[in-house]
Amino acid sequence: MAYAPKQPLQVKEVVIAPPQAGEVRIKISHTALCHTDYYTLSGQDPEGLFPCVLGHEAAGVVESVGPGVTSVAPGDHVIPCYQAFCGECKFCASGKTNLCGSVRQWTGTGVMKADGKPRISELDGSPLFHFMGTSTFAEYCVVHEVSVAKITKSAPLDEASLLGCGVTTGIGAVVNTAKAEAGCTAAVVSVPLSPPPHLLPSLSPPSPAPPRPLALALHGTPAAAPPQFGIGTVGLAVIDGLKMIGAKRIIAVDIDDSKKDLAMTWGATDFFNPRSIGDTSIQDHIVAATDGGVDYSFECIGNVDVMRSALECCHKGWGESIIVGVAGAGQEIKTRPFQLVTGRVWKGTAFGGYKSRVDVPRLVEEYLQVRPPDPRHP
Ligand code: AHE
Repeated sequence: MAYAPKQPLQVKEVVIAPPQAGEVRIKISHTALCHTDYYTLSGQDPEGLFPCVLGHEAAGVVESVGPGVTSVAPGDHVIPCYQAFCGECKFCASGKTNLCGSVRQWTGTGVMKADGKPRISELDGSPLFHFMGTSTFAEYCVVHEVSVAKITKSAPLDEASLLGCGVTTGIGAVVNTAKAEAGCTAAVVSVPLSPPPHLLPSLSPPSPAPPRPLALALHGTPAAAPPQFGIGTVGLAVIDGLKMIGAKRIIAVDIDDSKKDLAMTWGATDFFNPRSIGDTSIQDHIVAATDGGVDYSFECIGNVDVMRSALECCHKGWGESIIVGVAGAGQEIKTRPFQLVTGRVWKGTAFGGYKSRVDVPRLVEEYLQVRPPDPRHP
């Protein structure tokens, strides 16, 4: 439970009402912590509503469905997706974007489309807002049918949960938004900082995770281990995407040298710390190190100054910079327009450009093809 910005989360009993028409109630088996949960808790989200139940990167099993729901049934394994896909609205019909408009107005206001009210309440009946149309930090959540991706039952739900946001976003930024090609050079900025521990509920303290063998970022921390905060899923997933498409050079950029080993183990070919390059700006440093700049850059932390650096480290004439990170309320990006006049391109990505209900089940299947053996899930 998040009662107010900057206040510690609380663990409480709440009521998750039955699903109404066009709604699905999911028993959440696993949920991850995404930096956006912390971003909203920090008060930086202009759409942040309190009190609410945070959480949006998860997997679970359908418990019940409301009238008219046909695409899923109780017992189905699913990933709730904050980015819906209806296939019919102006956005979906255009084929040009994954930004479905069918329920966005309601997910942004913390209520359900059927009656404009939430399905979450305190034991005394006081209403609580949904978050991003998901609210997966509760044991059950009620979501719109258009926000539910049905996945194969053979997928381990703990691993699949990461396809609800970070991994999908990072890989999609490379393959859908940048459409990066084999042999390209890229800069990935960066691994996010951890939320201050005092804002998190009392859980086991984080402990350093050993670097994992390269596979996909999905193949995550064993369920029995303490939760890991700020491990940097999106940046690592971008590196995974770049490896998948055969990038020649992958430059990880971070002000924290302790992230170097993880980034290199994951597949980066270089690690640059902007604080260890003297008076040179990081963009000039990258331009000098790459014969004129990278083909693609990815900003994964939501810092508008870093977004500028990410654009300006791109190669003149064709370099593209993809904004993946979420910036705080009131923040604005800037650069010299000449950067764009001379061929650099600024783009953004939401959910990696993937059409959730269509693409997430396919991504889960693809993951199962490459997933290494794991004694936890024989
Ligand atoms: N509510 C914020 C914007 C938040 C935002 O940009 N969300 C990302 C997903 S973050 C996942 O961890 C996104 O894809 N947004 C698309 C959408 O439609 O919300 C604000 O600034 O108002």
